[in-house]
Amino acid sequence: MAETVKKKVIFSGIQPTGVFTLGNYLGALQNWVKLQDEYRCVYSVVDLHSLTVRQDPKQLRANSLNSLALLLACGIDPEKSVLFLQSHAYTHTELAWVLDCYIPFGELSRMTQFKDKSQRHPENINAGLFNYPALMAADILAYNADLVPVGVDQKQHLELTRNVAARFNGIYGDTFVVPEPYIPKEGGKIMSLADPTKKMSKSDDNPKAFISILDTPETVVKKIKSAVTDSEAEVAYREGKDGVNNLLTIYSVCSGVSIAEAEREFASAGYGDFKLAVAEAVNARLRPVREEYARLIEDKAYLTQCCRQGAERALAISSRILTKVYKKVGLVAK
Ligand code: ATP
Ligand code: LTN
Repeated sequence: MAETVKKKVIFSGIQPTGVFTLGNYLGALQNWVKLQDEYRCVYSVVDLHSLTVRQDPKQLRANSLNSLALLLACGIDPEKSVLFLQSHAYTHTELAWVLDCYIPFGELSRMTQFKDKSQRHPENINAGLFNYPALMAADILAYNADLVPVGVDQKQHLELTRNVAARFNGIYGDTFVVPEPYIPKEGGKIMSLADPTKKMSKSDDNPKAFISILDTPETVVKKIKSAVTDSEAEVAYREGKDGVNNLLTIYSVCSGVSIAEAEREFASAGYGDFKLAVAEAVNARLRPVREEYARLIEDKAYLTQCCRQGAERALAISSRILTKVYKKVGLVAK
């Protein structure tokens, strides 16, 4: 009898907190697209996670649908992958509550994203922000995902997910798959153009700090021209040259050449010419995404139908796992 090889499962999520940045695209989304053929992929617009920071309701609703359209425009195929809004699958919050009861307070306190976001929003350090990693763990474990493609900033949350999965398995016997992070070697962390010691983030208050994937070609040129570099006028990847290192990484990932090749290409170039070449490479990469997005965002009926179909498929998988967990911890079956 021919043995059917079960495809491994991938889960990843992105918050609808604004238009996705070049960092999101190079660090995460382009991998999401590549992985679709080889794996069973489940991708979610994690709208509930966004509530940890105060959102304008109208804006959040618009951003959530726009995010779905952006994912489709980047190349996520809703027939191949499960694509849905997190709040459409009740299983995530229910499983998060159970997991919360198996994560020590001290472990949550060590999360650097919590510390960073608390510093950025000192007026609103809420319990959701603190418990954020439990919901993220639930997202992943509710699908028994084997691999989680994320940028390097999420490594710590993945470690916590692995810990809680192993802890739960230790107590109740094999229940969850302990997932592995899948982090790209290059592009895993694209830095802010305004402060290259900080990661590029779509919710940065300074719009010059990030390139959004829907920025016009002219805006991309302007933003890259104003990117912070240094006074050495040497295009080389070296410690202490954070701004140039970041631009070299962007150039390398967008145009598919290695950093060493890029260094050689620009050995005798000034920063002005180098920056123009980086902007061109970025624009060439983003052009097809922008065009596809412009087409999709007009088709609201299609987007709504994608959401519905995605939620149905997500629930079919995750409700089975939630039922199993409820049973293991001793809740009475309905
Ligand atoms: P926010 O600004 O709202 O915190 P964000 O821009 O950091 O959002 P997320 O929605 O938190 O983006 O992340 C989506 C995915 O993009 C994650 O896998 C994350 O690791 C990746 N990612 C985010 N920023 C970068 C970056 N600067 N470089 C590489 N990958 C990134
Ligand atoms: N925490 C992630 C977004 C996220 C996620 C997930 C990523 C929420 N749930 C599950 C991978 C798997 C972030 O801030 N980038």
